[in-house]
Amino acid sequence: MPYSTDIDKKWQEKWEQTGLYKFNRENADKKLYCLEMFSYPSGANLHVGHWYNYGPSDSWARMKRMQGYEVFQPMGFDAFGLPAENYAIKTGIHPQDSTLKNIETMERQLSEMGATFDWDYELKTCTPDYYKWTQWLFLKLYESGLAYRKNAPVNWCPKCKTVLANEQVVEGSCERCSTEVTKRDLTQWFFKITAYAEELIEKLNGLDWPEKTKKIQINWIGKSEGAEIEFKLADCDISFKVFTTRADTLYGVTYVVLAPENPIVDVITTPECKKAVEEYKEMAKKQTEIERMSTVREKTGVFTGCYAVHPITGDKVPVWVADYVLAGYGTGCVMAVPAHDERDFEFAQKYQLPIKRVIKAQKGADGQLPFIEYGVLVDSAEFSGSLSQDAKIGIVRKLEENQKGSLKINYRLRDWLVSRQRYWGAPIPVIHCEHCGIVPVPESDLPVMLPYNVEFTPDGESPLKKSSEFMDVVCPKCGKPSHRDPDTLDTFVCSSWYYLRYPDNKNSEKAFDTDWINKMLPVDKYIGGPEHAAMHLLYARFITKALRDLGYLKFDEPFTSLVHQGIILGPDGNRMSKSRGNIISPDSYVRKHGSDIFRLYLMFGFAYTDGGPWNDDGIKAISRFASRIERLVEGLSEVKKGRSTNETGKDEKELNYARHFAIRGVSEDAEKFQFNTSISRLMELVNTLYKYEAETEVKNIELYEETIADLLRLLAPFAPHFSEEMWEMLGYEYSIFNQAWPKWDKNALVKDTVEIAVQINGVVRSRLSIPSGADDAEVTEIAFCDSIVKSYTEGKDIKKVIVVKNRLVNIVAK
Ligand code: ANZ
Ligand code: ZN
Repeated sequence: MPYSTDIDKKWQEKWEQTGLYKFNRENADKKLYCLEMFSYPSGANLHVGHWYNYGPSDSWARMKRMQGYEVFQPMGFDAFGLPAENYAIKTGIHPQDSTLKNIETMERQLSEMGATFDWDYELKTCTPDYYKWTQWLFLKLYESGLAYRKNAPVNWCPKCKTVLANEQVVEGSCERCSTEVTKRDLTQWFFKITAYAEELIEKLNGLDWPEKTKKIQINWIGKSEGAEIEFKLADCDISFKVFTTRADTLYGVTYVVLAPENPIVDVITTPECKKAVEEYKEMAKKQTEIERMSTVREKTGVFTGCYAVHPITGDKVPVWVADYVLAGYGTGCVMAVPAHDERDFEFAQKYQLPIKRVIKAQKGADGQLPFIEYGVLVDSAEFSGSLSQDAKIGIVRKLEENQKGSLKINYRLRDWLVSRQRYWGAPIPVIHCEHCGIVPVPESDLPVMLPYNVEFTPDGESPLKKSSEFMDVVCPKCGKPSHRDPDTLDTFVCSSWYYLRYPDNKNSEKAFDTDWINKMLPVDKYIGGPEHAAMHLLYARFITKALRDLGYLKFDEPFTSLVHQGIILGPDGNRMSKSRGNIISPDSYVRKHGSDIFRLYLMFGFAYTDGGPWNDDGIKAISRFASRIERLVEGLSEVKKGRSTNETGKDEKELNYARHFAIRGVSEDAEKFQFNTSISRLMELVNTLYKYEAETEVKNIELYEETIADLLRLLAPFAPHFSEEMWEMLGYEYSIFNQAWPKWDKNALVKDTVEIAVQINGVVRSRLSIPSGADDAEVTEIAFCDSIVKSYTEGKDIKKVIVVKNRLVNIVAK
């Protein structure tokens, strides 16, 4: 029967019945944890993009299974969060109802894809049996000081009416709705990810991750080595520190600048300057951080009326307020060196502040101002003549003697803001008591249930605040009436630890059993989109390290090896989305050709890590490829009736070579997620089988049959249903996935070759390796393909070619 969706069904049922891909806990010592990032239950039907995410990685997992690993491949749903809530606001359907319904649909569709997910280990982050442990995680971090509350200016989206993490602000706008983000002061919960800044950079070294992703994380953490230098005010006892990466320019400081939000601004501003400074602070509030850091925006600022004393020269320098200095970075104060910093230069020109050069180029002309490179110091007392690199250290040493400075490392990374004024998330397990302050909910009272009946349309307040059923509790410490924290946790908290829950998803006593998880983790292969480079992947690494330090885990990193799949774009070149109307549904292709043809095509037509715009030009060719294999399988019994031999002649060598060449090619390429070239190797092997079948009269049947069996074994991960069917047709035992992955034989890959010399007009110009026994025409052809030979003969008349078998080609060209 030709391959069709009936065959898909048949094998999906059989796999299900026989528990083919149930994870066997007894074999945990051979475990391979293969994890695809879980999905948002978005409501849309699975589109080509989902297939592209989950199909090929499933093929990889199937290959590993055949290679002898006990593959653990779970699937679940990242089910809390804004998309579901926004959908609910739009349609009026409660997010719990819509989410659970969407999950059901997706479970079915994912199963129809034929992926080997072990659904026994499924999890949904929005169900109490999961978020109970998300809340537990919060409490553990709180107990250890890694979760804390502070009043902070936060990013606020006026449209979504919620606080956003820095990572959710894209070029000054809300990641979800593109509305311009403003600032608000709120008391918020934070996770102290900054405590791990150094380790988060350091441990990237040992990870098999794309270099680009490591770079993104390194930049996001933003390590900066410099110094803190103290400046005292001229007329009072107040002093403040600046952070600088260029202590070598200290003698060129002509003013200092404070961020408008810096609290000492109010203390030091003189009465005459008060009004202007106040106005300036108001104005600065409206700017986004991105605008303030922009190098092209015109610099603005005001004088405080106050002067500071240079820590070495004792010169008085004016203190200014300007919004190009950010409150949240370093110390929120900068020593300005207009001769050597672009922003300071522009500012000094505008406000006519002095510019003093202290660095010149090491070689040649001095270089124009602002001169921002390293060089040789001038006008810098005893440091004149030193190199910047040396003076950076030397000057800080000198300051250290008077306790006026020290080396300092800064990180751009901010602590992770985790509270959200939204409904659809895990409630923060904390009680606020008038008498006792913040009281964590006792572990035995978890989960803090998210109530169903709540008005969730946002109005700037946390929706849970309106539910007295939720809010009113007695304080677990003093027993007096108190109330719950009305905020919910960022969904990135849910996804920061889910990979730890999968292997122990039914544990009702603990988040996970430490011994078991230490056996099952780290994840060996993690597959997901590159858009998660900065947020999810950094948060997950942080949580793993925090739990390790709390004694719950024995490993440092959650994901040993990471692969990013590319994106399949709509034919219009845009990312597929419902709103663009460019979604390609896999359904019609699957119905017409069967799911394996569709999967094979996705793997053959695109480079997995690149993706690209959708087109279906090649799908027919893939369908023909499968039919050709089917004909080989069907024809085998006929071939077996023919004359046979045990000999290994030239044709057999060629066939065996093609077979082992394919085994090696597929094994090596598929391991690296290069599926398109893997499938090319299979196509070549099919061609060689056809040639042997048609042209070799007396066949080595055993070799022929073995080669077809290997072809099917190699094909099985990429076309699982089809290969099972072919395997069965040949009368072999179920299942092909219990077969061992073929190994290649090095000896079969050595072709008998000889080296010959090529003479051109009597001079040896090149040496070539040719198949031994090649005839004169073959040798001549190979010789003229050689680039050296080409360069001597191109455009010339070939007068004569003489071949001396297995030794020499002589070409006469004029
Ligand atoms: C003096 C100086 C002289 C600087 C010079 C640069 C060049 P990174 O690498 O990003 O850490 N800076 C320090 N704190 C700042 C803040 N809160 N807002 C804006 N700018 C700030 O950059 C550190 C440099 O950025 C510091 O070194 C400081 O300017 C500035 F020729 O100090 B520099
Ligand atoms: Zn109390």
